[in-house]
Amino acid sequence: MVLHTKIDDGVLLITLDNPPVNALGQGVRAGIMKALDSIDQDSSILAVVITGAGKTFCGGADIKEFGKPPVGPSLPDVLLRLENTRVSVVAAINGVAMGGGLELALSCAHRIADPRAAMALPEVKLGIIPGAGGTQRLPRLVGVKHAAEMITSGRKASAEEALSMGMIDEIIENDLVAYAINLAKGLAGKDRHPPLSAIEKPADWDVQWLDAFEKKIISKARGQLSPVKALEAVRASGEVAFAEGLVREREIFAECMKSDQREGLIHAFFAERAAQKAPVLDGASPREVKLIGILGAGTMGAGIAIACAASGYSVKLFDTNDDALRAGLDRIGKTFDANVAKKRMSADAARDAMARVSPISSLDELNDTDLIIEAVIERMDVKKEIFQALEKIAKPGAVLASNTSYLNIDEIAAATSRPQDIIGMHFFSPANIMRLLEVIQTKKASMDALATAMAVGKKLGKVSVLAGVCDGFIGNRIFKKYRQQAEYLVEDGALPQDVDRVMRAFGFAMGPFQVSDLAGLDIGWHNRRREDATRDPKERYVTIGDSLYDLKRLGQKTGAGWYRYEEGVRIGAPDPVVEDIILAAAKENDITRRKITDDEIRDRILFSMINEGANILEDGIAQRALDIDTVFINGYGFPAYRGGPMFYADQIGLEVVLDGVRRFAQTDDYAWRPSALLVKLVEDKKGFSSQ
Ligand code: 3H9
Repeated sequence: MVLHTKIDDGVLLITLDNPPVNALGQGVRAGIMKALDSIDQDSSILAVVITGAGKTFCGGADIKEFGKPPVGPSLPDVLLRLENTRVSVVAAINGVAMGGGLELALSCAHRIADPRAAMALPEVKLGIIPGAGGTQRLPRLVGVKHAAEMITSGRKASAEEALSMGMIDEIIENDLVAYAINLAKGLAGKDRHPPLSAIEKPADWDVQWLDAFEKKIISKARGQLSPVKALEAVRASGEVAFAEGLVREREIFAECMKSDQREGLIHAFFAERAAQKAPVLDGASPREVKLIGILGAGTMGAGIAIACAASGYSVKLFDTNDDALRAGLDRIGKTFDANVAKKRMSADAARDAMARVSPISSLDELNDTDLIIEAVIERMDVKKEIFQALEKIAKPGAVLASNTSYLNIDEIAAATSRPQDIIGMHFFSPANIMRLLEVIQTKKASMDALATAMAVGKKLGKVSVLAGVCDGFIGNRIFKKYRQQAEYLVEDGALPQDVDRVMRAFGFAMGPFQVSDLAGLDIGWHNRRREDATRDPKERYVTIGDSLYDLKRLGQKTGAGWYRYEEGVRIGAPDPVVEDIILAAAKENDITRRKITDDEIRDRILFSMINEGANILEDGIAQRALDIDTVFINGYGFPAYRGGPMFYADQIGLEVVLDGVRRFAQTDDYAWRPSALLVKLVEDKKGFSSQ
């Protein structure tokens, strides 16, 4: 049963009941249609209430149906019928109303909501646009400006915001459905409210505003088509009559549905959810975590503390250095204050979160914590010493996690007597903002310890991905290949601004050299020094980054790096000094610089990532290709509409990637060793989606 109906004193109550999110699959659509038929047939029905079972009102169209042949009734038809039904319909929005779920509510005459409800038309995030009248009804209800902003961003509005916009009529604190039924009873027999389709056009219709807004959207979308297409549909709400607007919306919806971007974004949606359910952890039970100990109050430790405290965990923060501890607490306090100023958090929530952070001056005080996250300097000797101390202090069953980005956690675990409790939790900086968390599976880790870290990640609102132990885990190991190719390309003939431009055009928010300037060139320099002892002499080494470091060009923080920065400006300008360094490096290495096409830049960078992704799959560092995609979309700015590097590879064809790898190998057969898995998949005519 995906929907229930009940008649109570002339009011037909329709309850969507299609777990997990009451999506509007074929059965639900047919069920609503049948209920609407009953209204026509049964004159004792005087009003209708629609609500959702459980904590969700409706998650929208059933995304799993996308790409399959449509089976009627279609949602637009159901909603047209609903909007024109003979009696008043009240939507009792008991939880989130997303996409088609909000469109359903917009087709009702009245909307009331629980205070915890939220509303969005998030279709653009899936590469499509609202396709059941949302682009025509919402602007007529809340005005074109609010609607354009909501629809092109896909963001959620809280019940309170929805009320202030006029999207809902009332917020009901208790017993929403009972209130809705009473409201409906009061409406019974009265003239029904005219539907939104009866409004000629949005009250605040403003073409100049829309033109300016469109420019902003195009630049923000970075190649993603759906926000721009969604605005085109919103424009129809003021340009043509309602019925014609629906036709336009439908055409644009169908066009988006056919696009590669839709496939990429839907893949990203399901990959993100699948990644958090690692099959090896099936049946493992997370241990209870209430109190978290954090070692190290630097940028990383403080960021982790902010994330934990804001999500309701109590935190004990330790640092060997009192000044560092004070500075860390200060940073945490300032971040909460800034969140309040930016209205990301209420003042009460910020005060409560801050109160959950307790500074401690002795490691022994970590003895009652359920999870300890170590975020100190990246040195094996220091970390081993810390974990040897922690194994004695931590209570039995406590999970001990290292936030290392590179170090071999198996080696750390082996130095202790409780390796089953020792795992990695690799946060990305700033840890309170970045969504990605790599949970690192050490050889002897217990499944429960890993499941605990995944559960904590979920509560922190992170996207957690399970990865094995190797230098750089999934993300940094692949990212290293990306960076390497970027530097090889620069030595071979491109300039940093060329490489950055091409990668931005591909959809990255920033190119690799902009990222390096933002993060600081010292990070790369320290990594290279760490690798000096083990670097294979056959590996090509580019010295340009070292030369810039020697000149104290550390990026934005010193006003110069790969680019030069004018005072107060965050966008770098190309610098002739850098070009001179590049030319000198090429000369020194006997490289005759040549013109490098944009296609070569893009392919060398992406194919090197894909080839390494295949190696990572083969080594078992990532369990599935979708885990790699999830890491890159959520941690490295890979455009979600490309679906991640492995999905992109499947889309362009693995034989194209392998041909490229072999072609590039003609000039550097060390960097371009085709992955055995890639070769095998091409031979077997399979894609990474099979992995
Ligand atoms: C649309 O409506 C188009 C219309 O305009 C026009 C049509 C003509 N369908 O996220 P969670 C699954 S487009 C199918 O972990 P939460 C999800 O895969 C749609 N399945 O839960 C997961 O499955 P599993 C516009 C869906 O509580 C499970 O539900 N709507 C759908 O953290 C739990 O998901 C959206 O874009 C769906 N629509 O968050 C809403 N939604 O357990 C997308 C979820 O097997 N959904 N599932 O892994 C969301 O944003 C969140 O899921 C939601 C709940 C906020 C609803």
